[in-house]
Amino acid sequence: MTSPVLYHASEGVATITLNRPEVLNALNAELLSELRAAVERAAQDDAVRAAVLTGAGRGFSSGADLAARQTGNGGLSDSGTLLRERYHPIILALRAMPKPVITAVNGVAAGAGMSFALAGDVVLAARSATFLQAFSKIGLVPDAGSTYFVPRYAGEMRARALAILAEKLDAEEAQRIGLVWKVHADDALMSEAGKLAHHLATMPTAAYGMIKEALNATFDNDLPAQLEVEATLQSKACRSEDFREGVAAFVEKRKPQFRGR
Ligand code: T3D
Repeated sequence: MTSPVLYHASEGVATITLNRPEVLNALNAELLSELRAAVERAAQDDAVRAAVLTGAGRGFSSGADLAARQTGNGGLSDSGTLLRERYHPIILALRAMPKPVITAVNGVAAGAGMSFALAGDVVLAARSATFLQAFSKIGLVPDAGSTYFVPRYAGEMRARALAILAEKLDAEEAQRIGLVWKVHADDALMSEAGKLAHHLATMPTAAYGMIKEALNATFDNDLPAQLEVEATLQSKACRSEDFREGVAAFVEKRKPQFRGR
């Protein structure tokens, strides 16, 4: 049987591919379990310094597998339990991963598939990709982080309209409203994502991890608290090997050789 998630690590970059193309990478129990393992593996492997999450075929992910929903869903019928047990650990692990995560949205990202797309640190999209808060079409509410990411990136008005109207957004509109960092031609998306990931894998990984930590905390804090988060992290960063190398390379007018620590 083909694996529903492919994992490939090379030259500091882990590429994780959702691999149920016949259903646009709909999320069933096996895929979610393997995706969680893949994300944890990328997080724990020190040789991996950047990760790319993408989908096989013409979709990124069509969200929860609705056929599985009808056939028992691996023993879980309550959506809340399903989300807590299978989705939340993945979203949280992507956000906490102490290295950059690029989501390369190659096609439709619907429902929780859109939430996974937005959980990336840098969201790239193919020109033909689309984004859909599909939940209300089937009588559900946005989940897996959509009510967290969409209002923060695109603003509350857009989050409300997107969730209630469930209108498909094309990649350029998604970029215009702040849900996507860059749009690439369809046939260039994976090479651009790979190029960026390989570049990031040569950069100060530990600092990237701390940048994520600071930004993960920002909307829970007032200004004094966030200044303190920055100062605490900067104390760590200024003791890193990469900071010493960065300063030395600047003074010596040469390219820094960061080791990620
Ligand atoms: O309880 C819980 O599970 C809680 C968690 C909820 C999280 C959620 O994500 S809820 C939202 C679930 N997702 C959706 O509602 C989206 C359903 N899919 C669609 O609306 C459309 O498929 C798309 C807009 C994503 C794409 O449309 P299109 O026209 O490009 O493709 P298609 O023809 O609809 O789909 C292609 C195939 O994939 C098709 O199978 P077939 O006919 O070729 O055998 C279709 O049935 C299958 N497919 C698409 N989405 C899903 C799916 N199969 C299972 N689950 C899906 N979500």
